[in-house]
Amino acid sequence: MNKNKFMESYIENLQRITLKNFKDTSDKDRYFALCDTIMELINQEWRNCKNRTRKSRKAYYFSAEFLVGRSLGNNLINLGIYDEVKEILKEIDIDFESIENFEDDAALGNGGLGRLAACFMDSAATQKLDMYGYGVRYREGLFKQKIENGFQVEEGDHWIKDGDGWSIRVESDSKIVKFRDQTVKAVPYDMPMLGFENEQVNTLRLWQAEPFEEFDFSYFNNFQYDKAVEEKNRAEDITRVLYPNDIQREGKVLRLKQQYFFCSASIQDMVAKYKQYFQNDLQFEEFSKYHVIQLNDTHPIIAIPELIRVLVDENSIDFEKAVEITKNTFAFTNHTVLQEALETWPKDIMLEVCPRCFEIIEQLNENVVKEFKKKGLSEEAIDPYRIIRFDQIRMANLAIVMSKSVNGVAKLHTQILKDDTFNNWYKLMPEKFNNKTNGITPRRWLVYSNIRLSNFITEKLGTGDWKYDLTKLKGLEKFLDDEKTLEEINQIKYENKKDLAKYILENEGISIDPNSIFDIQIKRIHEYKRQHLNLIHIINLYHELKNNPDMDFYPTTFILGGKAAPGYFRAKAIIKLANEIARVVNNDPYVNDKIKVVFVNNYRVSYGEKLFPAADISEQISTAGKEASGTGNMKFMLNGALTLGTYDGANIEIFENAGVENNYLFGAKVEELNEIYNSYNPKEFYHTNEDIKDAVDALLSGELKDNDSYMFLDIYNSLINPQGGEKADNYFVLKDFEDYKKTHEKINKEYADRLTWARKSLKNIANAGYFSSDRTILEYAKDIWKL
Ligand code: NBY
Repeated sequence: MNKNKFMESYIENLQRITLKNFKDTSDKDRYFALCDTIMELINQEWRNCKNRTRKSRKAYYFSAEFLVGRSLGNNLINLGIYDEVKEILKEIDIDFESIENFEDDAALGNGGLGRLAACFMDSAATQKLDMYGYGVRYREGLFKQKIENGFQVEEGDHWIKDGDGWSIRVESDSKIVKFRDQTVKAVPYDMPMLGFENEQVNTLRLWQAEPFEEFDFSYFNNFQYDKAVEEKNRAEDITRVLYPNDIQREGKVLRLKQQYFFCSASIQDMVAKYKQYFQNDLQFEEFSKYHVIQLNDTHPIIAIPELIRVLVDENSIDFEKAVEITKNTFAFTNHTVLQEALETWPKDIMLEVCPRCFEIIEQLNENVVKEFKKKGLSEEAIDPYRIIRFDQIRMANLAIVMSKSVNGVAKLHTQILKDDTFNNWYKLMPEKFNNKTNGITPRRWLVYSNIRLSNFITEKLGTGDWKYDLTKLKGLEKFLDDEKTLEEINQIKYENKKDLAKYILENEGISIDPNSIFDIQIKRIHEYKRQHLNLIHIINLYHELKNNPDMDFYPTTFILGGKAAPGYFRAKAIIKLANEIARVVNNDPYVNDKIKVVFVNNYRVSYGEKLFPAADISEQISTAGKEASGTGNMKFMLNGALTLGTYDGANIEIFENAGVENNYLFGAKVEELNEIYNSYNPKEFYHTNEDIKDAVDALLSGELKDNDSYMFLDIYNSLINPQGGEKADNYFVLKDFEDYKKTHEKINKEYADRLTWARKSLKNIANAGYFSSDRTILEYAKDIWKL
């Protein structure tokens, strides 16, 4: 890059888009001008990539969510010009950080599933794989979380209200999507996905819903203005907002409309391009030779009947042939074993949205039944395999029959799919099932967000090659017994903790000590993730410290953060509890120099970038068997935190790679929980363990106030006094409490030996290479996509 040219074109852009003199421009102006300048810089490469390899096999990642976060810093890193641009701006007296903080997160996802899609985009481009992302351009991303009086309050997230610096509207590629009751236009917005220092620019194509005819003049001419506006709104409603549920599915018409909308537009797009490129020698039989579609969970499964529809109805392929083509095109990833998440759609909703797809699904269902009867299965034995049963369409079943591959996202998770969730299917078609352990992109989650550690690693290894091949971190092991290196590790962590402490003081108004242990749990709030286990442990610890002021204890800061689905009362109760504990503890001078509690407001990708680098302890405490993989656990590990975790999801693989002795494993394993499932009685733990009783009783003693919301009673009841047929302590919080507490005590002791701790930290960093999403995406490319 030519520095002078860059500066020139930056200032030119700035003045052109604002019509202001340089000195009068705002941070917002400066941010958008920088986006423009970078978009110009990559334009050529992007065009090259889009036009280069038309007749070749490509992968298409279909996902209702892409949780991209901010793009500015990451794009500069991937272009290899981060430092230079910072310098250029400094020369003209612009502070990069203030510009950077102007960017709103693109929060087009809920949590792990959406963020995984974004990491995959980064890794695919970095590995020079031709992978397209297809999704939805929600006008409102995941709600912004405010905390009022300790309660979560949701606010809209109109992330593009000031503009969108990273997309290009490709009007000419618009598609028409037909629902039973309306027809809309799908307009693609393309975001460049940059590979790391390699000139590859892939495309994330997000569809926006707009009225088919901008303004219906017949209504207008008849003075029916309202009606004209209404139609416009009804079209735009489809992509107005991301559903904020991370586990519980939403069985609403509009949700299925969103799914069908982006899947239909994407399938039409693929078919149209295929026809355009292969004009003369077009053979639809070969469609699956050039396309593989990876379905990110059940949300895009409606793409399956849609492809059949487009082939049969619009291209005169016969049905059975279309089914064959489709079966060879799709692959399906599952992200959860929680029953409440597996999507089913009632027949009447599907008829209301996409009747022709329903017909096709009925046909596919008949085929399944026929085929299995031929195999000798009885009507009853066929039941688990039916795609439609009791007028419900079971999307996972549809995906499994119609895909060539079904994968889970961590070893244990895939095993549970085979043994349990999809066991019926596994028995009949074991060859379809495979594991792809998740990963994270080291560019965003280390190179960009933890510059200190990143520079240190490059210095120690003598090269930056590890950024392309993260397994090279293994080379750090030669410093395991080098005291100077270990001290440097501690120093870097300390500096990062200071940065976070400053940020938390500014944003949460709570002062925390960077010399204390930073113990962090950040993720969506859910009972299975057991933030309440963390919280009742803090309550108990607080009481202990009050009763025992001379107790030997290493000061600890407990940091929690995450959003609750707006309709999930108990998750909201957990947030209120965290804030209430923080209020009581932080205002109690007797314990104030020992523990602090912070609930960070509005946890999101850009907040994560500040939290992961500053953690000493990574809390990964889900009930064994429930967290499919987890990816936050990997971000912590890569940044040198030690995992306090159950034997669950990818934690298991973290323990395997870094050594369980360098982390803190606790809690019951899946097998044990399965065994005691029916006989489990949490009251026994409550009555026989004083610490448990102490903490659980505090929920009702009046010491903690929920402002008459009955929220703490609800948590109490869920643990030992279940209501309305619910199972007591469904997630085994009380069962695991004692072990959790003991493990915390161990941590608290061992942290004092700062060098031994640093050694463990280094062990984790050095063995985080396996968790690069580069590794994951290459496995998809090799095993499933055959790219
Ligand atoms: O996917 C998460 C898993 O819980 C986590 O263990 C895993 O690491 C991650 C990536 O594989 N699942 C997840 O984030 N799911 C959702 O966000 C989600 C979103 C929407 C809906 C269901 C789940 N929905 O039904 O609308």
